[in-house]
Amino acid sequence: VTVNVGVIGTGMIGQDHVRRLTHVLSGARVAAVTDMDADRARAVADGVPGVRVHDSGQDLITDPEVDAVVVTSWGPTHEEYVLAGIAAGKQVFCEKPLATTRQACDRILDAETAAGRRLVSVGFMRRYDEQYRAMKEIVTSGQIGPPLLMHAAHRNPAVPDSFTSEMIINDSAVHDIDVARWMFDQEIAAIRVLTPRTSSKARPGFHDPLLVLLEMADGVLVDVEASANAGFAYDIRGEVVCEDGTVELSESAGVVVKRVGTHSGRVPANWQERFARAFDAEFQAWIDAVTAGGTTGPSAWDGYAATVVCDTGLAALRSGNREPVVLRERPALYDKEA
Ligand code: NAD
Ligand code: ISE
Repeated sequence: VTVNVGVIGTGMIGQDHVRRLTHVLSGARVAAVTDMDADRARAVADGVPGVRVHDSGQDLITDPEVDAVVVTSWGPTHEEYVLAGIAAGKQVFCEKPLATTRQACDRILDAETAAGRRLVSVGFMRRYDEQYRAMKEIVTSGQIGPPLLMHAAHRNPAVPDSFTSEMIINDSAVHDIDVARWMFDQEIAAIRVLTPRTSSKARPGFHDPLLVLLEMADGVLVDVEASANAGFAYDIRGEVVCEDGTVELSESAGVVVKRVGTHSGRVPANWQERFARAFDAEFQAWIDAVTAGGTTGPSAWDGYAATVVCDTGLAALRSGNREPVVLRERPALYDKEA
């Protein structure tokens, strides 16, 4: 069986997902694409045999030849396409964020709950990274005791001019927020954002780096150093401190070189390099689940919670205070894994 996937948004990550669906994974093909920039959609389609190019996302979703939908357009457009996918009864994989406001996420939860079955998966690919998975396994096994703290760093080498301080929270740290909820199997109760001295590499008026402090419901604390202009590389760090030991992401997935007086390894250049295998694993799992008639991975509830924590984080950045995170009651549809 081959899942015919339609891709909405053929920008940077959309093209990467088209490549992976076409050349890397099994059980799926890209059957249709669309982009607000029609030339871009056509250029991407040129490299994919038998693909249809649609004028709009809505046309793509209702195309009877499209079994399932991947949403990789700009964040503010996700809500419209996720809702249309649910209305069409098709499985939807939506890149993060699920939607950019709490209200938009609420509407998605309401629609999926009314449909009565899980149709939405959100692209928090770190859950599929081998190192994060090994870390979670150790933490949940209890072998190093109950967790107390997590230290994390999310250092981007550089960002485009359109990037703002707020985006350090809702575009970058949103991944760390999802990791914290997943790692400790609980919600985030409060958030605080501290602003260290700003890097001279940042534009005027930009707070960079930020120190984001997450308070988990049971009191575990997570600190995330998040920066947009770290300059040297894409550096992702994480360490969980438990009562009887610690577990941390290793420095490099590749080889370590030792020579006279030095010990070195590769630091990834960007998120594509650091998380390439996580994206592959995430998509293969989703294709397999769609083939079996369902979905898997982070749910619309996970997307909702991450957006609410980010919104609260923006309020905390403005106020300088600890801001409590207020979530709606979780619908029963999300009580179990999909
Ligand atoms: P991009 O700007 O390179 O591409 C977005 C594309 O969407 C553009 O081609 C644009 O023309 C198109 N588009 C915009 N509005 C549209 C609409 N209404 N209908 C159809 N097409 C539309 O951006 P990107 O970096 O590829 O990011 C896309 C999404 O993927 C964002 O939500 C981003 O947060 C997410 N993303 C996730 C990760 C990750 O690590 N999981 C990494 C990068 C981007
Ligand atoms: C980008 O959109 C991503 O999602 C990457 O994973 C993240 O590291 C980067 O900061 C974002 O801009």
